[in-house]
Amino acid sequence: MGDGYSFVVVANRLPVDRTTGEDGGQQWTRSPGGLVSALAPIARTSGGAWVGWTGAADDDTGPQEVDGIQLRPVPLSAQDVDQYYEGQSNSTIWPLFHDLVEQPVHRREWRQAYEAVNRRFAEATAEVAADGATVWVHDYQLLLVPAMLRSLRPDLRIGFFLHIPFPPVELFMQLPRRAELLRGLLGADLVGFQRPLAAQNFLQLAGRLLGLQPHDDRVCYEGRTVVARAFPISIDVGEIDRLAADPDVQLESERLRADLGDNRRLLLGVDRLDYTKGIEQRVEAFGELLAEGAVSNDEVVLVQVATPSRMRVAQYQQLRERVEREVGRINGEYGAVGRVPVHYLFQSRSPEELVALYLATDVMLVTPLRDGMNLVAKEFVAARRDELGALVLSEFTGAAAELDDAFLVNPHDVEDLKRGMVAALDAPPDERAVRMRRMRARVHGHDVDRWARQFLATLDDPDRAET
Ligand code: ADQ
Repeated sequence: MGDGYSFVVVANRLPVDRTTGEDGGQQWTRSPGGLVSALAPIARTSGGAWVGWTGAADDDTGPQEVDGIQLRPVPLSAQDVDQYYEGQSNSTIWPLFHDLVEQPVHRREWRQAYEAVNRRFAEATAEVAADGATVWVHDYQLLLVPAMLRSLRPDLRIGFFLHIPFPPVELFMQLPRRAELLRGLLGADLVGFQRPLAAQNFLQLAGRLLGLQPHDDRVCYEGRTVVARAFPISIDVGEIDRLAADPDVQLESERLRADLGDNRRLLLGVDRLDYTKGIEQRVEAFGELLAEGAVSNDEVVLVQVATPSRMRVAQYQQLRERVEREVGRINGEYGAVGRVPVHYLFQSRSPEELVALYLATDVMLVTPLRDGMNLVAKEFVAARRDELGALVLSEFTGAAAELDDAFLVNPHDVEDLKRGMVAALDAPPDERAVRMRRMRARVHGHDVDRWARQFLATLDDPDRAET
């Protein structure tokens, strides 16, 4: 215990992907993404380790170092993946925490697997953390870890950050074993959320379910103080800016515009294929605009890039079928030979390709039914060094609180979605530039590095680090 790591990140996934090297052998490379780029330098300079799953079932990869980060894999069997990950995490907690956009499924064996896997994460962390170390646990797959870890290692300073929304009390109350989940989180010293409302929901729940008495942003539990506060996550602004300035990326952006038809205006959606992202509603709204003649196939084109996600979960397969059917219908009805209104890519794209798309776009559509934050909105804004391009943004994203100069819409209301799309297309260039400039100022002042430092400073001393 004594000679372990003084800073430990605990997350469902390790920050690495398995790739095939030039010699054909398997190797690990660092995953792209803001969270990893924010935490990797901190982990490196503070003697840090990262506890998580490799992403492959029945993988017995041992501890190793990748790009200066010490990795401690937690193995999951195929049954763990099925029950803990696809079951309790993604078919129970995910839909319930996103306002029941889909119906959550409750299964006893999933809850048991979730508890067992959370315990393994807590045990692995207890083994690698040095005396008095700082531990940062992430997200809804690991809600029980803070309390489990505290009982194994009361000497640790434990922070938890929830990347998705925290539901209102009435919704949380529907969960079987709800008090145990809440106690899991209360094992932390600091519980961080994307929005102040989520922190309030959490504190209210502690009052209702356990009879605790929250004061301001904290609550006393088992003789300790637990602080609950909002830390809106962000992106690696410098990295997106660098890509947007790259001549190859700009060339690719021009090529995309030419391929789609230079005289057509481009609307873009970029999401994981997830029912929370409102892809279906967005495509439907676009179809109605074509049907009504508000826009035509000669004037506009929609590109929807949807990364395959959780494809073994039935609700995700069904969503894919519905979206593909609707895209096919719209293209069949309104397309011409060599020119279709919707380009649908069920693919993951490199950061370079995404930024090239962002740069080619006239109107970015970020319209989730519910989203903790939504990084795509911030990436789009950070990419637009030219201060052009409009953002249509759902009110039900965490990002809407910061990017209120976007064209805000209620994606549950197809008429309002259509109104937002048309308003963004019709807005005069100078109005769009003013909106974009304000949004860029916000994103530039709050990047992911600042987010991580603020969380860790608050974990260190909540009274000194007022946010
Ligand atoms: P996600 O639900 O995954 O994250 P989001 O915040 O939009 O959603 O992040 C998605 C990331 O994946 C972005 O960086 C985006 O560029 C990338 N991506 C999306 N589509 C892609 C594609 N086709 N190809 C390649 N990359 C793609 C969860 C919560 C969010 C919260 C984040 C971070 O649901 O609300 O913002 O965590 O806390």
